Amino acid sequence: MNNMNKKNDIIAALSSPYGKSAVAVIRISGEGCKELAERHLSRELKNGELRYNTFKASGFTEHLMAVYFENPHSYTGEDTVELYPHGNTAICDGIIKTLTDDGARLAERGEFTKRAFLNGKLDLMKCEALADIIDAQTTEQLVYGNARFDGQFKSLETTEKQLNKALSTVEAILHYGDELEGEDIDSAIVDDVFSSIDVAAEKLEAEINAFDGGKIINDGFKIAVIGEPNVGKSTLLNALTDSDRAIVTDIAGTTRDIIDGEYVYNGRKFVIIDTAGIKDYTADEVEKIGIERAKTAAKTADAVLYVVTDDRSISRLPEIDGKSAIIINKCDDINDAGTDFMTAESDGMLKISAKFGKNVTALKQKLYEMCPKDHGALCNHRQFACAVKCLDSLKAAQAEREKSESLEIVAALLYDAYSAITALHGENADENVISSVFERFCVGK
Ligand SMILES: Nc1nc2c(ncn2[C@@H]2O[C@H](COP(=O)(O)OP(=O)(O)OP(=O)(O)O)[C@@H](O)[C@H]2O)c(=O)[nH]1
Ligand SMILES: [Mg+2]
Repeated sequence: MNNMNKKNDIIAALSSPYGKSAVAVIRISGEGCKELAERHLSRELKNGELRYNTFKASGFTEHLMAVYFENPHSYTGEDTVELYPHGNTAICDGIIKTLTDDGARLAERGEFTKRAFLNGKLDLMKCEALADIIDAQTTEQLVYGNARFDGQFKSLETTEKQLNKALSTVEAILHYGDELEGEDIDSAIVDDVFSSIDVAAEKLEAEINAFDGGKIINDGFKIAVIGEPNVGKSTLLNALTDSDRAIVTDIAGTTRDIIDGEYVYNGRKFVIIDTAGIKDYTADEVEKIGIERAKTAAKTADAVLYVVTDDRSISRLPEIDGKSAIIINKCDDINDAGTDFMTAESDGMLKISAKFGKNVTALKQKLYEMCPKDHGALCNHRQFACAVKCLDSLKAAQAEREKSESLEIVAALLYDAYSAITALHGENADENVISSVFERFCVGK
């Protein structure tokens, strides 16, 4: 486990939201934190016992509950004290000031969790799962975050063990090859190593292919709304998100910037990206920029939703690779089909009325059907990069076999692959990577 910057000076922070509440939580961690807290408490702290106490801050005394966790049986793995005063900014500020005046320092964002990581209590993937749990807006995100935190996805773990074994075997052959009995044994062992590499590469490829599914659970399914001016794209954004997010007028070319809004459907997060109306020519500089932005948004989104008002105008819109759907808007005289988008569709185009909210639910259902449902353990770009690096090394090792080149090169490539997969947990991770993970947390976590 990475040990750089390991400090255990005493840190303190408010772990609950700043403001008024029945109870707040102040967390203190680091060697000597028990003695520090006890200098201001009326009663001694007992390991693992939540007990009534009073805290003497400068200018006031607070009645509170307090608990001490002796290392390593605490969240951070260090000695930790938690105080539960009333949730009041003057009280919490006063207690924290007393603690910092007496030797503690204010914790940075995510520093308690960072210490848990540095002390080997949590690996980096678990920390990321925890950050996702805290950020979760939907039940699906919560379930997914918990599944990763609980280590329910076994494929990467199995692959890591397999690579570890293959690497040890290759190293053994390289070091003690002369002592092994004959070429037959050698080649059988080498075959075994390569079949492990094949299995690992296959599993990793499946994980990499499922990456979009995991990322979309957390970030939302991003849909760019594309169409000619005035077809009702902004009206649709407002209807889907049940808001007044975008300006709607009957002037063609109202929207220039990218405007996004979110909604949750069937427990899944969706991000709707409204864009400038696309047309072949405009002399207006601002509109030109808007159209370029619209095209870029369409290329980078998970799916494109083409909005037309008659089925012929679709041919005038740019074709974008990937998932897409077409809707005909301003069909005000239709009946609402509820969630039944099949009934609401004709010739593969869904008829809606964004202005009158007709078939908006059917559209939500259709977009839900378009979402990738498969997912594995990988859900962010850091993890994805580690997996791709590992797979690249494995593929290079497979290519070595084809060339029947030296086992030394295979060993080096296997080592690279193994390092990449262990980097998922934060093994040998550099400080920038670690910091970017913990910066996502709030102060006090
Ligand atoms: N009758 C009817 N009018 C609609 C519907 N949807 C939008 N409109 C009207 O069409 C006009 C343009 O709507 P917007 O939502 O601003 O269109 P847009 O595609 O965002 O337009 P730009 O931003 O200019 O590209 C407004 O007057 C809306 O009220 C609909 O379903 N039925
Ligand atoms: Mg608009």
